[in-house]
Amino acid sequence: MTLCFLGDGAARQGSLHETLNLAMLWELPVVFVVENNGYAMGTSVARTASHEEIWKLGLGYDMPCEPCDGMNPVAVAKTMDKAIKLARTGGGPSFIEMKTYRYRGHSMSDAQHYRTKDEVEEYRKIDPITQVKEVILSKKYATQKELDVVDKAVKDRVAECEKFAESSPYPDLSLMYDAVYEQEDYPFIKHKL
Ligand SMILES: Cc1ncc(C[n+]2csc(CCOP(=O)(O)OP(=O)(O)O)c2C)c(N)n1
Ligand SMILES: [Mg+2]
Repeated sequence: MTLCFLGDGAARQGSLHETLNLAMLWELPVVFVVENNGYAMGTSVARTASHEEIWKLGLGYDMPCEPCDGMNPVAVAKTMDKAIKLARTGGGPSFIEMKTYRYRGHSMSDAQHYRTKDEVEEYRKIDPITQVKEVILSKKYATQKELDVVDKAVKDRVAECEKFAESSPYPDLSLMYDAVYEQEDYPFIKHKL
């Protein structure tokens, strides 16, 4: 099955509607995940849409669709598990709106005049990593000391990968298509492409 991610801004393009229509018609094994972080570059969803419930776009195609608290890892796991199982068992596509937030600007040139610092700080309080940490500590799945060890191991691994990438030669051009797969006879695609 395929996980297809797009932003709230990308969700407002006409091509999405053609895609949803055909995905439903051909019963494709896809989960469309809209990462609604409230802004498309610096333009808020509220300024560009008549309503902010992006998950409802699926209703127009009779596609299973729902919103999900994208800041809550347990809710994300449950929602995605359901949609992925549906796709894998021939149930066709789903459309999920992950309600989340973007702490940083869209790019380095984004001065973020379109929002307040308080708004950003409010979302930091419900950061998914913080939420997971609280569950782990309160349920005594691990101690702070054990988490520090994991934290250091991950940071070291990232630094190691960065060093490897920076010191490696550029890959050969022929590698460009390596991860692009060819059309096969997928068992869950009922319509022959
Ligand atoms: C077809 C197309 N139209 C316009 C743009 C210019 N553009 C780049 S990013 C962006 C906003 C995307 O918003 P969103 O999907 O919410 O992503 P986010 O800003 O949250 O990362 C736009 C309009 C583009 N890259 N491609
Ligand atoms: Mg966005």
